[in-house]
Amino acid sequence: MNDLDTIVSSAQAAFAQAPTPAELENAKARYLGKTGQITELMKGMAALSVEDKKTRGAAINLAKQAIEAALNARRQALADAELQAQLQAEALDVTLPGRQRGQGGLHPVSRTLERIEQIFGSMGFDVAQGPEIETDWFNFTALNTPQDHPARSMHDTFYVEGGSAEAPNLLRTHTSPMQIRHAVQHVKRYAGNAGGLFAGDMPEIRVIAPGRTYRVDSDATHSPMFHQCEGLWIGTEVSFKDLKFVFTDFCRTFFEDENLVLRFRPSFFPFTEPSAEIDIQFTSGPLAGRWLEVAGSGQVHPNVVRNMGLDPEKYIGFAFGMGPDRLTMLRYGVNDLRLFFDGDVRFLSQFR
Ligand code: 2NL
Repeated sequence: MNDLDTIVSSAQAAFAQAPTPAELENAKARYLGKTGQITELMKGMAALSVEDKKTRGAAINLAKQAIEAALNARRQALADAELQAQLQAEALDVTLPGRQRGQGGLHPVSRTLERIEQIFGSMGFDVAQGPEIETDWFNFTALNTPQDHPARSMHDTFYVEGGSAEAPNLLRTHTSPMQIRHAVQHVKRYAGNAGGLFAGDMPEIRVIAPGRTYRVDSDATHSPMFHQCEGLWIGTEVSFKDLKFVFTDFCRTFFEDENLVLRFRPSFFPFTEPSAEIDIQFTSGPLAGRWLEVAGSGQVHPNVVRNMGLDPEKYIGFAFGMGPDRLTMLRYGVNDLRLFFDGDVRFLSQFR
């Protein structure tokens, strides 16, 4: 092996061992740089004869070309490896399932309220809205509730600031006050400022009042905050048979059971006379054959009709009150009311 062959194989080995492009360029400098081995050999040619310059020059050039070829091959190899590594690092697994955005849904009780509004809406009922903090008048007195009625006690009703000492404000215990407010507005629109009880003509009052209500009560079937939906139909010829028809139609539509049976059981409420508790019986499903209480109802008490500004000799009607939370439990087979208000997404997401 002559000196040139030694330099070429040493360069090839150095290039092959250079792990990075920077180190490869350093190795190149040792052979082809300003003071590189090949460069130094070329400088040494100045002392040679013309004949020797030719043969030595050609040999050095061949060696230089071999080194440059090895350099370029290694450059290419390193660039290829770098590209390969980059492709691998940035690899996309297009078969992975995409990241999904969590899908929301309506609360089961909201779904029930929407259903109730839809069904009564189709029967011509308006939907009333009103405050959750009420006055003693709208929540109790206007509804013919005696001053000493137990519902008025601190044990049953949440009292809040405001109002007077004898009649403090409170969290509404039912949604009836919304119906009184709605009726008073309705009567005002047609009676004007005449004063006294209205006995003229006006369109019927047909309204439901869904919303949150509050009572001091808490166990598996009672929550301090619960929902109620009341209904009111006032006209000149609205009778108990209309109540039976309307509520039967509602229950059969709501529970999707065409043959569902209703039972009106005599009861008592201060705001209705006569009054009835409404029980239903499914004809199929796990609850079939059992009587289930779903609502209270009755003919609106003359004192309550009067408190709406109407003459009870002319205007009569019926009212009912039901618990959408309980209707939701019956419809979906839920056995603990508190599940609705704990906010546990594992429970709630089942109703999407
Ligand atoms: C029940 C009882 C009832 C009413 C609510 C009512 C409303 C007005 C006038 C007269 Cl504005 N009555 N509401 C009547 C009877 C029963 O609810 O147990 N609800 C779950």
